[in-house]
Amino acid sequence: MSNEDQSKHSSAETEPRGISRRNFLGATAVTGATALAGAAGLGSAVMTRESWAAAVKESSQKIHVNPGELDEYYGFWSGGHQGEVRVMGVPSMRELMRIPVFNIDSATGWGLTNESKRIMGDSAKYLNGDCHHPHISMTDGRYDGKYLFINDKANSRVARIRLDIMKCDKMVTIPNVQAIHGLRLQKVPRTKYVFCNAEFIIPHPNDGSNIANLDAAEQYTMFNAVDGDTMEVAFQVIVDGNLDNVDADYTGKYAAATCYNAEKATDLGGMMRLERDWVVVFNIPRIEAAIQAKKFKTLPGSNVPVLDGREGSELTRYIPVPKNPHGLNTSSDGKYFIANGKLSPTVSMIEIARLDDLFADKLKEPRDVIAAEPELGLGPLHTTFDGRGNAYTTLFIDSQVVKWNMEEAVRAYKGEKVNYIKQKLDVQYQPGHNHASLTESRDADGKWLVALCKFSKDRFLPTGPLHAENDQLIDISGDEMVLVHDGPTYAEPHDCILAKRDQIRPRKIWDRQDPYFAETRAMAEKDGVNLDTDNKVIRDGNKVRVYMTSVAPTYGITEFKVKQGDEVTVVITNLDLVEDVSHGFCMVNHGVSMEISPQQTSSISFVADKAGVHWYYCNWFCHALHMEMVGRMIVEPA
Ligand code: K7E
Ligand code: CUA
Ligand code: CA
Repeated sequence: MSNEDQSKHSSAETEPRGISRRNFLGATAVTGATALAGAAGLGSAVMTRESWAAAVKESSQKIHVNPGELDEYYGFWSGGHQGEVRVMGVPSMRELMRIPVFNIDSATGWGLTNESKRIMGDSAKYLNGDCHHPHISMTDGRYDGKYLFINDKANSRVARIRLDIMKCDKMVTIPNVQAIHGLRLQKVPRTKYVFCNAEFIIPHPNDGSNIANLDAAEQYTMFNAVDGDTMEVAFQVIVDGNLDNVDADYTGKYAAATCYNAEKATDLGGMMRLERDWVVVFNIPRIEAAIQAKKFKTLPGSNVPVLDGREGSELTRYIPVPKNPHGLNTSSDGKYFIANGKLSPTVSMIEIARLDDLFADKLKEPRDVIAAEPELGLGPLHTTFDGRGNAYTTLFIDSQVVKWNMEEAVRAYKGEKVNYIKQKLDVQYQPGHNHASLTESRDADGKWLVALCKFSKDRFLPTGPLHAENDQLIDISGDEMVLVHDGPTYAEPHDCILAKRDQIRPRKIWDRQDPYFAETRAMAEKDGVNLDTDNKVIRDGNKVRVYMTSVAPTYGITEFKVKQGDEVTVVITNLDLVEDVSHGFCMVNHGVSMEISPQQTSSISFVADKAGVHWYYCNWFCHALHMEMVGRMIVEPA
């Protein structure tokens, strides 16, 4: 079937300049793609041009949020290798806020302030990150709005964001592994564990002692669980092959992860050698029991319990699935783990209810848990759900989102003649993740779907060789998916999550007792300083601590003296009680900048290495006299 046939009704509205732009990655994006089988046919009748135009008009009206009105959904977007999390309003697709996490941020001072450096810990030395998977903490399979967790593939970290203040409050580096990629949360009974996959296979120990003969060295990667409350690593499980994406079930018992490198190869050709890789299923109660029974070891440099989950272990089961699978998604009805084929045009539906039997060795073979393996199209990467029995899968190579019915796919697998494919919608172009509203919870409501397209090509005004990506909003509330919005985004939102706006409960101003700056408060107490009232300079050897308040439009201290070479810490408490009156502090020519929002205390340290007069100013617009909110640091020559 040609692209023209497949796109019939959508091409008229979404591709006014023709569809010749669609094909450029067809054969080259994924090596080996040309060998794949063709896509399954379209199930539903194609709408007439008139009814399609009417549907587009109706859906387009729904995304218009009038000035002064609020969006119905919060969206949290990963910022990819830009390192931050972005907060969006959906369906307007307006960007509401950015939350710096694995990057450095000049506006808020993330990565510069003492509070943020304490949170980043040893990894504060890294100035880059690569986040993929943002997920909201859950209680009983529902978003509880407390935290958002996200991975950093670049420096093997996991971070937690407090959704009441929308700031990162914890960060942990996972030991003994390289590249944390797939990350999903335990859904039931609550998010006790943050499950995260380490992708790359490395030798153990990885200290150079075995590189003369790497073939003889023990090499593996590990599945990890971080305790969502303490953000300490709870356990690690050694696996065969490698690990890509992960998800957890609605019983609290199982997590499953895809592996694309069963070959344990170190190059592209080798990683595609086998016809099948696998999904590995982890039995969480058995892992916990093994830890209780002290059946674990520890690796040098950490005291995290490490368990052996390689083939033959009681803790895991390996289910062969076609070649190089990618996304792993639990259906919102709790029935299936769905592994997305990538190099196979299929997805594999693993029936979660049969996993007990699989672990009790009651099945003839692991693949007896496969409920269906529907053929969907070329390059299936990720699947999302509408809560009405339909699944939506991105087809990277076909540049489409395919809507299909899960139970019909199961019936077709059993031999019944039923076309489970409901619709294929062209998206622009090469989608990675897609994500439907509330899809990772029991509350999946089938309203909106975001397709995160890796390429925008000519959808936007050109910006030089580097193009925006394209996060497209699709109305899935009716029988047909309708594309309603093109959203250009900066590199690279792999994934996003949508929650109802009443599921997120942000504070309006800071609590003076907030743990976020508790250590700074403790330091002030030691110095005999009351942050809420005092403006004081404390000298302690060559360390100088400058404590000041701020009330628009003045700093409590407008001039302080230090000696050249002093290590200066400026601590500012914003006494303003008015919502939205944030102040800033920027010391000119010192690389010093930070945000101080109402009732917040922020602190930043630097060396006063230049003698003379140095102005500081407020860099968050707070008042008609904001320009006049300034002060001077006078540095005596050494
Ligand atoms: Cu880009 Cu979820 Cu990291 Cu797929 S992953 S696309
Ligand atoms: Cu304070 Cu601007
Ligand atoms: Ca493979």
